[in-house]
Amino acid sequence: MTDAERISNRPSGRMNGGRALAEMLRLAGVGPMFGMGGFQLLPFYDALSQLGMRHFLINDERCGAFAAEAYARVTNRPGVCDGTLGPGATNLVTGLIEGLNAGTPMIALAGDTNRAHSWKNMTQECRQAEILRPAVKELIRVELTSRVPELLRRAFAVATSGRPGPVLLDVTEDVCHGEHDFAAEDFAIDPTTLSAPARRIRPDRADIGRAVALIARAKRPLMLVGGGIHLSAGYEALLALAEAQSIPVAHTMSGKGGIACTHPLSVGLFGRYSRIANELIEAADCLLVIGCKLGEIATKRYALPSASIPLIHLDILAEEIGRCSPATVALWGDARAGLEDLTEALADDTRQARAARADYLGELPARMTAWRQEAAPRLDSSERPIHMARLCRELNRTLPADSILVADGGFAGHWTGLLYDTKSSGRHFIPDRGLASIGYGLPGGIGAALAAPQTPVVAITGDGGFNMMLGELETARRAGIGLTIVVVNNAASGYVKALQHAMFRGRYQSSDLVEMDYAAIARAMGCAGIRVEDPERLGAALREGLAERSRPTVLDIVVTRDPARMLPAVDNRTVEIRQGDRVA
Ligand SMILES: Cc1ncc(C[n+]2csc(CCOP(=O)(O)OP(=O)(O)O)c2C)c(N)n1
Ligand SMILES: [Mg+2]
Repeated sequence: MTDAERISNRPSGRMNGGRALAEMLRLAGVGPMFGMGGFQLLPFYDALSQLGMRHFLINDERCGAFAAEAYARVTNRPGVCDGTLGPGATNLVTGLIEGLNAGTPMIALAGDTNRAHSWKNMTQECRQAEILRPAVKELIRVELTSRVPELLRRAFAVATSGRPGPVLLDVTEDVCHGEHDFAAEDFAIDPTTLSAPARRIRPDRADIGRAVALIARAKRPLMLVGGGIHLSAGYEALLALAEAQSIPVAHTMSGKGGIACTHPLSVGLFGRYSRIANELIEAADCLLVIGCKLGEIATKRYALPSASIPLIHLDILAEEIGRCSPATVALWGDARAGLEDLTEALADDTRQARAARADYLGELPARMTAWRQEAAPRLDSSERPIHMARLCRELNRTLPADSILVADGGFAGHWTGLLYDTKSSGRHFIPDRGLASIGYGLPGGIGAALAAPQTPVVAITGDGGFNMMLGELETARRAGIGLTIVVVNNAASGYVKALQHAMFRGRYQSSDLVEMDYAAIARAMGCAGIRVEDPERLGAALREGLAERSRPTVLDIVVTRDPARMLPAVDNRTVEIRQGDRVA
């Protein structure tokens, strides 16, 4: 919607709060919404229908929040979800925290009690505002029907500025059902707040100068990129600095796609799992950390990086800088703006820097080749049950450059985080590393597929994560999306089983699942389903899934059941598991 349309389209007159909510969301041009109705928000649902807006009934509000979160990651526009009073609202918590920790712009609506009767044991009543408050960037209780447009405006501003995040509007029944005489002017929204980042702030000039001095004298600088690169859409700026200054780029799982994994300057994942990046961190003489929290996984539980290496930390959230590793130079600002400023300030030095780092860059292909050779038996494995690395290899070969791979919180995310190669920069790999809940894969895939209907979308999930979400296959089918769901079927809560194997000498407790045929389940639910036990069939099955454009396809991949071989740590070579350690 253009600004002109936004202005000419303003409604006015007497309407209820639910209608005002829907009108504002219409003006904001939001995409498909996800939720499950209840009495309190019914006027909102009715208005959506009257206005012809897209809203998908989901089968669990947590999935609505996951779907909205993934939608937002693909579009950088706030994803919208809703839940009814009480259990609907509390079911949103997990998905909202994913968005909070990952910095994803979201707007959630929760119905709440009619204030004429609150605290009189109303059905489904609970202290939902207190429960939800720490799950969101801001919780706004809407106290007057007349204030609906103003507070929705506020929600967009908070969701898309600074480090983006979820905003919850707690809408009481009386506000939603109550009426008010609105003027056309009430319905306005600042178009700059409709997508993240709403505003860009540049780091202080003096700090840029200090960072430049460090980079200029570094012989082995390395960039460590986190999810902030996506929030800032700083892809071109990152590539420009990397190429101009010959600085390799390592990434977290969330930062994958800052530059294409196939780019010669990409050295892959760092942290708990690594190809060659951890070695490069150890040998670096200057680290430039961009939009990355340097949390537990990225630092191998704070073992990386060595405090002796000068560290420049660029982040949109000032207090994030230096939180886990001390920063030599703090760059407070937007990732794209900061990278542009660094490139500009280093522009005179480009030729000299590249010449000085030629040998350093020259090391990379040989190191990567050595890693590939070492990993080849796993990547090329033809064993049955299928090796996870072989599955990753087939994903690399089959998924086109523009595709999106949504990765679930369990092993699926770690294996693909390590071995999957994005072929262009951008949001082509979406792992739920904010809270790392299992179960994100399917609903996240739904959100991504609806956000990018022309794009091939594949969701990879564990069987445990998929079990949690089976009901959403109904949602995906009803939505008519050609989502491919890869179920990594190891008949186990594999991560737990692998740890029990490693740490408790195979004393397994509550980590086995019943052997299921997820392809048959999918077919019974009206979706396509293919069970794959032969690794040679993987490519064809993936292609079949991608070709199906109007209903979901479940690929049930029978992978190793051996708990000794489930952890991707085989690629880490340094992993040593002691009781009390966390390795995956
Ligand atoms: C909601 C939630 N509960 C528990 C965990 C801890 N956890 C991490 S991986 C995992 C195993 C999940 O099993 P599955 O989805 O089959 O994946 P697998 O490890 O077998 O590949 C569990 C329980 C989690 N991440 N999220
Ligand atoms: Mg499993």
